[in-house]
Amino acid sequence: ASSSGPTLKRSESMADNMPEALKQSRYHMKRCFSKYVEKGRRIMKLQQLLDEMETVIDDKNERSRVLEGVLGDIWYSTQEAVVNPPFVAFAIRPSPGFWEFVKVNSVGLAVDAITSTDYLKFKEMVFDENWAKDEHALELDFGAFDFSIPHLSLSSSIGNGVNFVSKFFTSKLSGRLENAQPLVDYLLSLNHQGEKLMINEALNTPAKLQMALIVAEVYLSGLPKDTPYQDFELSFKEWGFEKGWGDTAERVKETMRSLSEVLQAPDPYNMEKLFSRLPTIFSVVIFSPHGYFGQADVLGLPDTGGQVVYILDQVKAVEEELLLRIKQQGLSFKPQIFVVTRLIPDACGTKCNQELEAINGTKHSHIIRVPFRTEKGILRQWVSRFDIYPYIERFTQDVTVKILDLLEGKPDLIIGNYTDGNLAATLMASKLGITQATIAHALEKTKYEDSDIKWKEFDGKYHFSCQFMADTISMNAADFVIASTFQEIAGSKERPGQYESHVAFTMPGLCRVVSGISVFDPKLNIAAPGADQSVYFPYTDKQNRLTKFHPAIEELLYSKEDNQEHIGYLADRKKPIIFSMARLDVVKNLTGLTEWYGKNKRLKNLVNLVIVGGFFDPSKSKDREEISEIKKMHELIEKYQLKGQIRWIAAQTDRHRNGEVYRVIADTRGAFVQPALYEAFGLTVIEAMNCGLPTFATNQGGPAEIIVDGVSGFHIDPNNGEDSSNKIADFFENCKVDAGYWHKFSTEGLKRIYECYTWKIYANKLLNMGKIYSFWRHLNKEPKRAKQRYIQMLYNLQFRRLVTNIPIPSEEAQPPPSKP
Ligand code: UDP
Ligand code: LCN
Repeated sequence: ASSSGPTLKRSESMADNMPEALKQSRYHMKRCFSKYVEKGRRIMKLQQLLDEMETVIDDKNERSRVLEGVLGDIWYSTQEAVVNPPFVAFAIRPSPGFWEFVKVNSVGLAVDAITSTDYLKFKEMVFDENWAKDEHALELDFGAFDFSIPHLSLSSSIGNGVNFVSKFFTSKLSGRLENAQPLVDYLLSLNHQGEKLMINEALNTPAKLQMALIVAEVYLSGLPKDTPYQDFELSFKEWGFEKGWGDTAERVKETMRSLSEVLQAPDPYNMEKLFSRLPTIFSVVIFSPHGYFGQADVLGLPDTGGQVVYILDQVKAVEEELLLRIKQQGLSFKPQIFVVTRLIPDACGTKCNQELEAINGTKHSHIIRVPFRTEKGILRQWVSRFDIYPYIERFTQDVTVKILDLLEGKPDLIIGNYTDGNLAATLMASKLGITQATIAHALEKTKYEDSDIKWKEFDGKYHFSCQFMADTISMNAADFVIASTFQEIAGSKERPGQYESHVAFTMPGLCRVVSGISVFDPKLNIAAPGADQSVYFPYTDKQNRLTKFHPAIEELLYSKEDNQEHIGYLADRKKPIIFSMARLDVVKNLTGLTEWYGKNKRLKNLVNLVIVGGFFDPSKSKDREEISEIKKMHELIEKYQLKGQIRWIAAQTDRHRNGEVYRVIADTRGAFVQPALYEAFGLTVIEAMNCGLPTFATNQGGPAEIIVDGVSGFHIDPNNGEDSSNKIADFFENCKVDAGYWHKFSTEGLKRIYECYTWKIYANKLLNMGKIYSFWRHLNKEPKRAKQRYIQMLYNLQFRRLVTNIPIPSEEAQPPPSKP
């Protein structure tokens, strides 16, 4: 292949183009590669590759010339290189989801394309040569079970699995009427606690069903549209129809029409419509074992943040949607949603020791708490999410018994959250044979660099061996996966996605995952959450403003004295406020923001800084990261002499009041800043935007997708504090000159939210997925069963053994964490 243009053609692989490109800069490249191999075996990231190239080609122009063409394309899309003299292997990622691996001999610059498995082995050589060379090292290959399952092929379709699956149904059912038999069988199986729905045995073939539908439609055309189903229920039953088609003649007719269309000549539109109407989901179990899961006084406690907010809002939205759909189906069942979490006897003043709690704002949904049991009895205290794996199996067994009892039957859908919840969901769904969804509010693997290959270094503290194994198990067991953003699945141009990082990875000494999950798997879907709009509404919505909180918020922001709830003060009240709120974790980078502010005189002159997070006495925390962040905050305030310009407020647990805080900040014509080193989604970003507060948020992770930079808010680079703080300062300078500037970003932020980030949109998508993937499961029974067997073996032989490495705390050793 020749390299005439500066960019690679899609049809040509890197390995095809690389030899010629290396030849053209042979002199420089030979020196460059000698430099790379000089230090022996190691892993290099892109920046290192570029830095070391710089020491070899010190002339800047010459360097740009070398990196202008194909070589630049290769280098800049390299995620990582592994040096194993005389070879250097490159992991190249030309675009999201697409990877290529090549091995270059530093002596003669010969290039070979290698497989991902060979690349993983090459990487293992750096850490554990014996393992890398062991022919019988454990390899996991989930892809081997997927040969019969169709996959997407376009990057642009990633995260839209539902759409692909309904097209696939369409083609599967097309051609001859008999091809619709699986659909008929599926309809025949529908029931609610034994009560038949949709059709009965009288209509057990596509031909009989088709005829009956024609007769029914003619009959319905003669009725007034709003005739209730009960009025014609008896004749319908004689023809073979059961309840569930609709509440009125009109709705029944529409549903029947969709099915008739599908039987005549299926198309994805009618297919999706039909499934969205099927009465298949009435009860849902949602797992979220770790942390403090409660409705009051829990936010900001260690491991307790957005996941809790997400689930409570999700339940409200899903229940509302279920109520609506059940009514429209002409049924009178009550939907039941159970959020299952652990019961913590030492609940530190929260309600986390209460077994059953009704969920506010819902009619039929509850939190159920089940304690963690061990041979030593019930675990009384909070445990970190990193140490939670020893309890999950028994917990799930206890939960299953309880749920079957409460529901007097099986639930219709099980949803897991985060690694522990997803594992519990997997165990329960596999036992009961129920459709399962997983949600990963964050997959921990991408947060810690090289945490897979260096797992042994991390394991004592974080137990990633358990976590990554559990994640791999549950993403494979799940019928569908709910992601919040595209980047969560397949990342961005620069950074691989969270799921993408599980495509192929290795943990030397433990297992080599040659195929963990594919980002092109049609089970992956995006459904972004929203923010509760009764809590987070625009600052302009005067009638609804919670003025009763104003005196307290005034005190919180502006009083002069330090106390338990706040330290620091704002000397100049006239300045707008930049505001941030998060758990005081390292990744949240609140200390980073404080430092940028401290260093940027211009910004300090323009605005005050208000931070909500953690609390002030490090000796009261038992969370490793939180302790170091608390100390760092104190040091920064001292170092940059920030008293008078900063207000640091302890974690706030009242979301109604927090909503009003965002709005009061908007009243000062301030902004919200979310500076995280990495953010999976970022609920605070959409909360702020819902309140009409212009928002600056990290370009690493979900917020990069929520905000369109320079349109509905701004992206900031957490790794470049100077640029970021200047970008914020520029904004406030512009606002000084033109007051309309602030309003423009406030309005555009809101517009973005209403178009893409509401719970209504979410609930609709979620239920449609639940319905479509239940049929998908039904169609793919055999491969599903094979995979399940493989997963069970892995769980039994590998996961259970790993879990025994995590110590179970004794009660005395673990004082309960303090409350902020
Ligand atoms: N939050 C809060 N008080 C605090 C810190 C956070 O109420 O002191 C809330 C915040 O409003 C948001 C959630 O906790 O609803 C944090 O979610 P996010 O997605 O931003 O981060 P996470 O904590 O889940 O990583
Ligand atoms: C956990 C996180 O870390 C956040 O990024 C998300 O917004 C939150 O959960 C809700 O999904």
